[in-house]
Amino acid sequence: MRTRAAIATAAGEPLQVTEVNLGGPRAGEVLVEIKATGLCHTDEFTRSGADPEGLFPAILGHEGAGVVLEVGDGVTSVKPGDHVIPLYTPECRECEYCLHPKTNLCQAIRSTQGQGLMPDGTSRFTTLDGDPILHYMGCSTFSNHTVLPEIAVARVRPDAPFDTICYIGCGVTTGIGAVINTARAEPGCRAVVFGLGGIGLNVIQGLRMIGARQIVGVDLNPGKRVMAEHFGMTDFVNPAEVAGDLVPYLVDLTKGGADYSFDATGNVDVMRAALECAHKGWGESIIIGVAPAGAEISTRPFQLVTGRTWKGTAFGGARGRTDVPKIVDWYMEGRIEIDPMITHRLALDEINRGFDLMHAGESIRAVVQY
Ligand code: NAD
Ligand code: 022
Ligand code: ZN
Ligand code: ZN
Repeated sequence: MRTRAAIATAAGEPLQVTEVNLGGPRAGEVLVEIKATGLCHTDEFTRSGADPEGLFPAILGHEGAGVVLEVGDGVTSVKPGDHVIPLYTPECRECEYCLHPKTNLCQAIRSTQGQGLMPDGTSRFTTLDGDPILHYMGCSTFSNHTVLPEIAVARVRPDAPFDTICYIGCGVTTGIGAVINTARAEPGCRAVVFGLGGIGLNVIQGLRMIGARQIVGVDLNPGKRVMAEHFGMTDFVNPAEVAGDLVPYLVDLTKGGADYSFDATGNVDVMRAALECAHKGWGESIIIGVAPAGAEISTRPFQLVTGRTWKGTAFGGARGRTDVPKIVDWYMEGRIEIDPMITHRLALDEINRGFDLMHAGESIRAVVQY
């Protein structure tokens, strides 16, 4: 079939919105009509050429929601008409990783997904001239239609609006999951969240949901304060306005250190501050931010010897097919909020403006509606 997509043709170039060919779903695959997609950081990381593993040409986008149109042979978990959210972290429920209770990093299709290919080693997308176009993070949601492995779609309730639940495909689940699955934070805890963007705000609402006593937000941009307060931040700290060192200031503010701290910036110096503001003896620091290629973290080992723990999380430790439908339910029941974080709505033709907004720090989430 033909569909419209935004193609990343080369590093640093704007996306090209054009018609492409899409092959039908093969065994174990599903064809999905994408209704909405969110613009997330790593799409820009790849578009700009900063991602050393970035492949071109490719159809980017990993945050979306849509409707199943057709299923390939052997598909049993979804049927045409089902509403789904694509998963860049699949859940096969059979591999060594899925069967291990401590991880969500399903490896069933890891190598082909990383090469921009479907599990059979081929691409479903071609240009109108017949040249192959690669998939991206197994999703390629910057296309009005896409083909996904069955294990990489979560079936969700049909009454949920596409233009907000698409954000559950990455940002919402990552932030809330980091609190619930990775930190397993308890009611009454004190927490510090570094970076009040599309991820940090969801960490904050996750902390509010579990009943944290104190939620300190740290951001260099004072414009992020109002939204963070809306989602449950109790104290705001702008590092540029702290006289002296930030870490002792935060330790003092949290009466000895944070039970849990979160990096949602991707900056390795911030990651160090996040670890070091965690409470001596028991504080845990969770790295969510993706750092530039080749970057390294450092601290004195004494920080760990004295009982702090450094952890990291991918997709908030969520198992997509199991956990994503639950988060959609929480949204529909009003237990979590998404709408105020969707700051911009665009048509596919305007997608490059969405990246400009992200660069300028003006958007939390820009969503493209097809
Ligand atoms: P964002 O740009 O919306 O937010 C980042 C925020 O950090 C901004 O508000 C910015 O002002 C603030 N910031 C930057 N430098 C700072 C500093 N030195 N001190 C304090 N604040 C600072 O980005 P986002 O969408 O929220 O994503 C955050 C990070 O999370 C990115 O690195 C992204 O790649 C990563 N991420 C990881 C996963 C995962 O599964 N691990 C999933 C999604 C996103
Ligand atoms: C999502 N991310 C950043 C912004 N939005 C993001 C980027 C990378 C990961 C998670 C979220 C990530 C963490 C660990 C891994 N990835 C490796 C997982 C593994 O090896 O099993 C990651 C993922 C997908 C891809 C690359 C890296 C990909 O499909 N290309 C989950
Ligand atoms: Zn993302
Ligand atoms: Zn698996």
